[in-house]
Amino acid sequence: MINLEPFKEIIYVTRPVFPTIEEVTEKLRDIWEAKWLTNNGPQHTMLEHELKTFLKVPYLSLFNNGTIALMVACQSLRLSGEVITTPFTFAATPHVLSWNNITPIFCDIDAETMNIDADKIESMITPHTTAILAVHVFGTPCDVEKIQEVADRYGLRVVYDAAHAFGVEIGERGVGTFGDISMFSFHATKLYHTVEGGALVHGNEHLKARIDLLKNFGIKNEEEVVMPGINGKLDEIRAAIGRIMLNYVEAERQKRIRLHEIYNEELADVEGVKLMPNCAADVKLNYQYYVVRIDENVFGRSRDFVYDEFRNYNVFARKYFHPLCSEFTCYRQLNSARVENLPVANVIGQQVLSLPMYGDLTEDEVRKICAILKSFKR
Ligand code: T4K
Repeated sequence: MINLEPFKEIIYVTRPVFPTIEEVTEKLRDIWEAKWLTNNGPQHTMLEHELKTFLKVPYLSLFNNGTIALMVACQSLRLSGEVITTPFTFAATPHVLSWNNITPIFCDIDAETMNIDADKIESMITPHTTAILAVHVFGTPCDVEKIQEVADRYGLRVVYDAAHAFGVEIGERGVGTFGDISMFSFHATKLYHTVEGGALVHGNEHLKARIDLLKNFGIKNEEEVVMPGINGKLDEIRAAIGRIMLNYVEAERQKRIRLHEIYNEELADVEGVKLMPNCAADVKLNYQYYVVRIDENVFGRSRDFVYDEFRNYNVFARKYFHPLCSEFTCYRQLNSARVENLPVANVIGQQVLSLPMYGDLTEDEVRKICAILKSFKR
C-alpha cells in the first residue's frame, strides 16, 4: 500500500539538470584565461559545432533564448502578412509573430498528437499567408510531410518551433532538418539547457550568414551595418555550460524513459485519463514532458479539480497549455481564435495536465503521484 500523505516537499512539474559545480568552475577558468566573455568566443564556436553534430543538422546559430531566435527566424525569411500557427503552445509562439507585425492565424489541432492539424491548414490559407509556424508540442513530431506538401503547393515557408524537441529524430533524421528553419529552446526547464538559450537550425549557408547578421545588430564589419538586427547573442558562460550539459542529455533522457514507463504502467487502466500519444516506430522521442488528459465525463473530476487537489499533496502539476493562445486578450478578437473554429484545441485545453517529469524524481515518487491521482477518481 502506498502512503497517501502529502509529499514533505513540493514536487514541481520539472527541475533543471545541474552540472557539478567543479565542472562549471573548470570551464569558467578557461573563460577567464581567454579573457573573452561574449561575441562569438571560443566556447560559442565549439558549442555550435558540437550541437550541429548532436542534432544532425547542417547549419546552426546559437541565441540567447528561443524566443529571440524565433523572432529572427521570421525576419530572416522575410515573413509578413499572416502566418498559420497553433493555439496550443507557449505564449512565445504567437508573440514572435506579433512582434514581427504578422497576424497569427490559429488552426485547430489534431486530437491525438495535439499538434497543428495538417489537414486543416489548407482551408486557412489566404493571399496574405506567407508561412506555417508549427510546434512539435511536448516533443511529438508534427506531420512534417503533409505540412511540407501543403507549403510547397502554395509557396509557403515552414518554420518549426522545436522548443520541446531537442534530440528528437524521425527515421534517424534530426527533427530540425524539416522545414526551412527550426528553433530549439535551451531554457533551464528543458531536457538540454544552457540556463537560458536557444538555436536556429536550417539548411543553407546563405541563411546562416543572414541569421548571424540579424542576431548581431546587422553588423557586417566595423564599417558596415547592413540590416536592422537585434542582440540575440549567447555569451561564453552559457555556451560553456551548454558544452558541459551535452554530456548529461542521454543519461537524463534514459531516466525519463524509465519514469514514462512507470506512469504508463500505473495509469494505463484508469478510465478518463488519456496518456501521451503513440508515435511511429521510427521516431526517437526525448521524453521531456509527461502529459495526461483528464476527461471529466469519464474520470468524474475535472482537470482543474485534479490540479487544485494535487496542490494539497504538494504536487505542483501544470496546465500546459491552458489558457490557449487564442484565449489571450491580445488574440481573442481574431476570427481564427473563435471557439467554434478551434473545437479540438478548446476541449484539450480544458483537459491537459503536465505531471512532474525530471531525472531526479524517484520511481516511488512517480508511483505515489499516480496513486494520488487515482484516489481522486469518482
Ligand atoms: N516555444 C515553446 C513551445 C516553448 O515551450 C517555449 C518555452 C518557447 C517557445 C520559448 O523559449 P525560451 O524563450 O523560453 O527559450 C517554462 C519555461 O520558462 C519556458 O522556457 C517553456 N517554454 C515553458 C513551457 O515552460 P514557465 O513560466 O512555466 O516556467 P516556470 O518558471 O514556472 O518553471 C516551471 C517549473 O520549473 C517551476 O515550477 C519550478 C521549476 N524550476 C524552474 C526554474 C526556472 C526550477 O526548479 N528551477 C528553475 O531554475 O515557462
